[in-house]
Amino acid sequence: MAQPIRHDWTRADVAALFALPFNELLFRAHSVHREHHDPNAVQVSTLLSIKTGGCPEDCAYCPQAARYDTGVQAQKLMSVEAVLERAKAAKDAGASRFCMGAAWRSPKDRDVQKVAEIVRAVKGLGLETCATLGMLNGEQAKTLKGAGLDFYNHNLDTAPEFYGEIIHTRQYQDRLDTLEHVREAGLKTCCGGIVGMGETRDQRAGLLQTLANLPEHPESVPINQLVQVEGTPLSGTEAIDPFDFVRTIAVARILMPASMVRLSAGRQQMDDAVQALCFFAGANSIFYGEKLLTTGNPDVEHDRQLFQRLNLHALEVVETSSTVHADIVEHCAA
Ligand code: SAM
Ligand code: DTB
Ligand code: SF4
Repeated sequence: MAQPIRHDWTRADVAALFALPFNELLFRAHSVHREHHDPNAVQVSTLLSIKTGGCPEDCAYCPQAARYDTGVQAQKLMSVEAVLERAKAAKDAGASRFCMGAAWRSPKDRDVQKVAEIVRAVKGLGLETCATLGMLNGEQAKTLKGAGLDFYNHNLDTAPEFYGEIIHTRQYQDRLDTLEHVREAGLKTCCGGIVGMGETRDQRAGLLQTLANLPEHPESVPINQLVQVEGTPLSGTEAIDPFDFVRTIAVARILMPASMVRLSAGRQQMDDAVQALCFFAGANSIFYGEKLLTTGNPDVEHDRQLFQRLNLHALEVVETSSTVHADIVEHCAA
């Protein structure tokens, strides 16, 4: 029988999962995965940075923070037409969701109006839409929902007790507040974090515990492996053991059984065999396309071959006359 969805995980519960023998953990995670998902289906999203760089925040991992010398050129918000062209190309390549990122601390109301216009246009192509624009108030979240936005991405990034070592320009509570506004507006939540920032295993458990104890599990949980960018304070951090990364995916799958767990940033630096273990452990979503926001992602041909080698297929959004259903069809474009 399927395990109930829980929101009362203790740190000790989560730490005990991380401490399981690797094979035992993977077996449990894969069993949960099969109860809730097709183990051979992977949801495919494409990312586009619609407003790059020049960000006033100090997130220690981020190449887009204006205060770090990373070589990222600040750019203004892209036009609707330019975004639409990229969204069409992503759809043609087999993506079912188009995620738009902006390097803002929080958007101004007029920025939200412009993004709403972009969302309407992208949605019109029959793609699911996701945006990540920084902190939102309740009205802004409602405006985006009204424009047809499906998902809002806003990460907790790490455990509450490690957060202060990574970001000083906004608080953990600010993130929880934005997530509440997003949920209340009826948007689906995409919320996860980054591993490989020098956190302990217990702090990894703290991130996943916080995510799983939110009032609702995020529909999508991106697990990013830190992409180290020269010029950021975290450049040179000791890399995470790949098996600890796989464990993080497995524990996320067990804690949030019905959510899509995204094997997010860091795939370009990851061995194909480690990615295969992540899919077995419960990852069932990826970013597809040669770029994340400012850094690289595996090239499309490499991912097509990886899907073929592992007999994975991409999930596609099926459009009907009036609504867009996330029905699953077998589609081998990716
Ligand atoms: N500015 C908005 C914000 O911070 O909410 C949206 C864009 S921000 C780039 C989105 C997320 O990307 C961050 O919360 C972080 O989890 C992830 N990210 C940024 N730089 C990263 C890196 N170098 N490696 C892995 N993930 C990263
Ligand atoms: C998320 O959790 N990861 C994506 C997306 N949400 C917006 C961003 C990854 C960014 C990696 C660094 C870069 O390319 O700038
Ligand atoms: Fe700005 Fe977002 Fe990067 Fe932080 S993660 S510096 S808020 S773009």
